Amino acid sequence: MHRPSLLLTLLTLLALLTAAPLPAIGYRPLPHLRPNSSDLRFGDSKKYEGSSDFVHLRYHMGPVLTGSITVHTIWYGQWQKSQKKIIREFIGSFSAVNAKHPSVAGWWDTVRLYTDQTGANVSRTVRLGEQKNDRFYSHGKSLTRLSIQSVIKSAVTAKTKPLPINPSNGLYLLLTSDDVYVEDFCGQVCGFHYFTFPSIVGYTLPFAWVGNSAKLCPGICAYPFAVPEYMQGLKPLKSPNGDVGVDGMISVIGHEVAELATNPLVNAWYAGQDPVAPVEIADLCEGIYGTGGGGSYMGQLLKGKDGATYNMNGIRRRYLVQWLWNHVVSYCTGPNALDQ
Ligand SMILES: *[C@@H]1O[C@H](CO)[C@@H](O)[C@H](O)[C@H]1NC(C)=O
Ligand SMILES: CC(=O)N[C@H]1CO[C@H](CO)[C@@H](O)[C@@H]1O
Repeated sequence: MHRPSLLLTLLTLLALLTAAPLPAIGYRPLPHLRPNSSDLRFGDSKKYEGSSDFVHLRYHMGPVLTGSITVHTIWYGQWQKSQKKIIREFIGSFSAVNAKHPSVAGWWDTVRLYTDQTGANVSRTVRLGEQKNDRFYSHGKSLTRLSIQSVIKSAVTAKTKPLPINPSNGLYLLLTSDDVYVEDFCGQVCGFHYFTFPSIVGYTLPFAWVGNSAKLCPGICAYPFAVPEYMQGLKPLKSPNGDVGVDGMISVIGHEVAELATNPLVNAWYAGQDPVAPVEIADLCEGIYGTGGGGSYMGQLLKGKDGATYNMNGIRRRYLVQWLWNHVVSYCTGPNALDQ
């Protein structure tokens, strides 16, 4: 999670200590949309996207996902078939090496640069797992960080077709529909990842939550396909799959899955001294989607004949996904870099 200032960090810590025992490992698409944030902490003198001598991303000896990864999905609330398709095809594109360049699989190559203690890389294989529908809002339309774990528990312990328990290489992706509020949604985060507590769920399962912001705050969480009201005169860009909320979720899902793969139990790859608020491989590149990106500039993007903005190709669709920190070269990289 991007930390705008020391004061904010302290306040956040205080809030965490006093309120919830759960760290906020969250994300918003553009750091400058955060109240009071200065532009990217790296300043203007960078040569490469996000490059900085101050970033010390380190490996903390915990596991990373080196075996074939399976993403199980929980659809919470009302979801249309067309929306599920956009998201499922995105996840299905992570390993689709034959997709047109620049591809989602090319984007996943940056994640694969991360290794565990034995030198094994993050897996190239990401598969779509089982799906669970929670159409009737089993835990209401307002979820907390803790009740999210109860939603996951319901999904893995359901009487009919429970999601499989797969603690070592399974990821659990909870997606909430546009009428569901989640603690800190829109204010601090558009999504976050963590792992479930055995005391609540019965297992330690790495999971992420990402919400559809279409009704609550598209200008924040579906930027640049929607823009905040205060940015008068700025026009939203056309989204590649015709669904502002879902197209906006795509980059957040990419962000969270990349971090889950490299830091599933929050003790592997992160920067900063503080495991309560680790800075992870996607946090370091928030707001960067192409060459030259940084500050409030997203970088060089692609524009389709239909006017839609994107930066990579999936199996059948186009997507706009933020770049990721490449610890080999110490800057953010993505498949649509112009210097490749
Ligand atoms: C595995 O990680 C190492 C270290 O980052 C990297 O040099 C190598 O290219 C990676 N292998 C693959 C297949 O990505
Ligand atoms: C420097 C700056 O922009 N400070 C603003 C931070 O946010 C508060 C309220 O959200 C404003 O009152 C400050 O002016």
